[in-house]
Amino acid sequence: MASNEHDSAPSSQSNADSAKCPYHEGQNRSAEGENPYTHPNRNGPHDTKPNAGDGHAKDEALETYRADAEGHDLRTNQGLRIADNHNSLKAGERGPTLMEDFIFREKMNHFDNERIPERIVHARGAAAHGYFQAYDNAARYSKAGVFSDPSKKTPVFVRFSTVQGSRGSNDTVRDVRGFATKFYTDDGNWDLVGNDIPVFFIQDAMKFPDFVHAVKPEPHNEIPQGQSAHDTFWDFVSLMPETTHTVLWTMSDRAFPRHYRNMEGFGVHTFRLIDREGVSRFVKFHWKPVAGTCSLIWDEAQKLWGRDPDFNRRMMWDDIKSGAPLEWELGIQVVEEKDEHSFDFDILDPTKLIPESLVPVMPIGKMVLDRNPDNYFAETEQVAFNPANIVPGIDFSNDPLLQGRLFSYLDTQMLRLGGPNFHEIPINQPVCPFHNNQRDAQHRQTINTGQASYEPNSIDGGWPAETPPSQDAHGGFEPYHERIEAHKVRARSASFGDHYSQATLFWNSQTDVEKEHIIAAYTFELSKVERPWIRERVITEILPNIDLELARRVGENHGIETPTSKPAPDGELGTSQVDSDPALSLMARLPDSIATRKVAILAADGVAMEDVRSIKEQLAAEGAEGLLIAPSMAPIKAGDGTMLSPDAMLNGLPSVTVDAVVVAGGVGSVEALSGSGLGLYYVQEAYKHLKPIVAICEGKELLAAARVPVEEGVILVDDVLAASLPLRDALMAHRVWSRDARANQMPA
Ligand code: HDE
Repeated sequence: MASNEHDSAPSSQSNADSAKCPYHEGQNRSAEGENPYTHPNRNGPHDTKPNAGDGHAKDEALETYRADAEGHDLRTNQGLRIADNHNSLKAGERGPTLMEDFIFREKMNHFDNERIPERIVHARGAAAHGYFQAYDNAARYSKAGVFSDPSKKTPVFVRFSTVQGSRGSNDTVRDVRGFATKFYTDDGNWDLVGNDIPVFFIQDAMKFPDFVHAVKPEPHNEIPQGQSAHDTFWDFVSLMPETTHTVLWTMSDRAFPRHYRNMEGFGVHTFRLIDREGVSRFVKFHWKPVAGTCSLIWDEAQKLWGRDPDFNRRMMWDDIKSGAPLEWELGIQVVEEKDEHSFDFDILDPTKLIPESLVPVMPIGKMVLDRNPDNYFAETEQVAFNPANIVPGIDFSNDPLLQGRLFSYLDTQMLRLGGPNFHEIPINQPVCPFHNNQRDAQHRQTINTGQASYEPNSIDGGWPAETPPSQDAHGGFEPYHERIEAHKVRARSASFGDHYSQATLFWNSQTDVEKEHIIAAYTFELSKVERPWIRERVITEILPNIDLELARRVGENHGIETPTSKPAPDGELGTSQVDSDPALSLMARLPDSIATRKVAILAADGVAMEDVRSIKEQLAAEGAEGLLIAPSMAPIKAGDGTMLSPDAMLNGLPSVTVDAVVVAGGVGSVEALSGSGLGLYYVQEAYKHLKPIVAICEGKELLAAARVPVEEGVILVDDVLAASLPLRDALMAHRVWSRDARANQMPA
């Protein structure tokens, strides 16, 4: 580890020489003038190298802390070489262990304390490094350095998470996903701590502990894990109508994205952007996935809990490792201050989105995630995001949920990361230098030199000194000068009273298939609710306010009669300037390429070699992957005698882990697969989950044996080359939606 060099007090000498008070010198310094923070060519957290703008600044800073054990002796934490790492020190070979054994005690003591509290929400996560690059239109709206130069790459670290489950829960649960981005800008860290759903359950931070207590596993038995399908969740949300809009999103397929790369991200709250002239505009942040949006099917997502609980994090890891980065465009919806009140809803209400058909999303930059962390704990677990981390050019709005968050994150991280010095943990350090008079406390790493740890001072030259605000990003932070004149009240604005109009908007914007999935989701979730009055309250008092037909269908499945008109008062029903908005459907941005898609090629001894080779080639040409799946891991002997090594076994990489299935030809191969329960189940399950299925020549006999109907998306070809286009088209549509209504007839 390189030592941290620190600036010495720059003007102590000149102090002695002149009668000028260095405190006042510091005060008079202009933002553009000599800055004691910037000292080129120094390493360490406080004096970093100048950021070359190639996106590597954070990687280089982390290098200081990387430890590679290759070629090194095993030593204690005190540097002592260890001669025997297998046996504790005993009084005789069969005698008791001696207290004296400091090597044993050090090792065990460290192990005993290896865990830290998991995050109270968003405990399960996976992260990646990358960079953000602004487009040339971004600087117009914000003076933030991250937007100033289109040639510059700002390093980022992004953590995706589920909310409800503990750290060891499953990836594909029905839940909101966290989408937290730390931009390591030259002017400090900017954290955009968002979700994959653009709205939130509650309007005021005061209700957050209640909401989280309700959704988390129930307190008496800690059941269920990673799910909202239980009494306390539905009890709370049915008593709090403001939750309806976000609950509806979580009942849609958005709640289990196929891949993080297929997920949208949202800043949720309305923020402010401040331009060089000091003009403030309201803004909503969006992450639009370059790979388009798509999700799993609920039955598939559930099966993945057991088949591959790490499904999302594994895909991200593997893709990045194989050189297929994850990409998003950052988009903004801009609302001029004068237009703040021109919507049917309050833009400070976090249960509302701004429909894209009213305010289009303007792309202002691109983010690429292309490097996996070196160490899960050091980076992904110890990273601390905080919506309060902003930089000049970005500011908060008065959204009462955001305002509450500004307190919560630092507060919880104090416990989770063990004290106020967690900003010194390498992953949390900014890439720019930082000096202040905060001192001491648990695990302090920095060795602050100088005598004055206060400001103003005349002992250490007045340093570190304040920086006046400036027109560019490098000035000191000043909050937007919003004029506020108000009574102190504990109240909710009447403009937050509409609880249903946007839920109705979301419902109206879904395709028929998506609506069916939402009906199935409410039906399923409520079936897990034990108390009948809670089920009844959801079905008769909440759902009809979204849509009478939605309520009727869910009611029918629960044997509960529903009202024929909306029961909520007009104020709660609200009004919407638009009836539907295509951007709210997952289908609006389906992937436009098949890159990184995974296709199983089912084969056994006797498989037609040409089929396997050709399909693999066809897929590889488009950046997709064909995986040879066989009954066992033993090499397969193809029809032409070639020996092929399987990529996986039928139950090792089951159909839920792939996007499509190809049954290769070859009499012996197809006979073997047809005689195997796993072979039959593979294609049945793929059919049930609406996946494209291709059968080449004899391959169609496996489909017949499995009773897979021949219909759209079940592609039969006699020549492997004829499979290419239809398979590609079907993969582009993600799933064979026309099969949705019949899929449940398949007993898989
Ligand atoms: Fe969070 N949230 N949250 N949240 N949140 C946390 O901070 C909180 C909210 C979000 O990958 C915690 O360090 C309050 C909205 C993400 O490390 C905690 C309120 C949005 C992550 C906390 C909200 C989020 C968190 C838990 C309502 C989307 C994971 C551990 C007032 C815009 C970040 C931690 C990561 C984490 C508080 C609501 C996103 C307890 C009080 C809305 C992505 O501080």
